[in-house]
Amino acid sequence: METVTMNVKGMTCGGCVASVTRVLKAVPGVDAVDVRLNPGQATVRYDAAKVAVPSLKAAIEGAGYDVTT
Ligand SMILES: [Cu+2]
Repeated sequence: METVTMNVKGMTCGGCVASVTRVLKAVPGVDAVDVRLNPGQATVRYDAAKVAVPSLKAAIEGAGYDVTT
């Protein structure tokens, strides 16, 4: 398993945290997700054989947030 922490911009409340958590957990190969509001960060543990960071970023962006690593 690999772990990455991404900076997520645009989350303003617990609902945003729940949304980002949900879309990340829906990505095949994602094992564990920890999303924090302050600072806006998402830490994801994932199987590098099944998924890569660009797909994780795309999932967050698809939910309407900006991501930098
Ligand atoms: Cu919100």
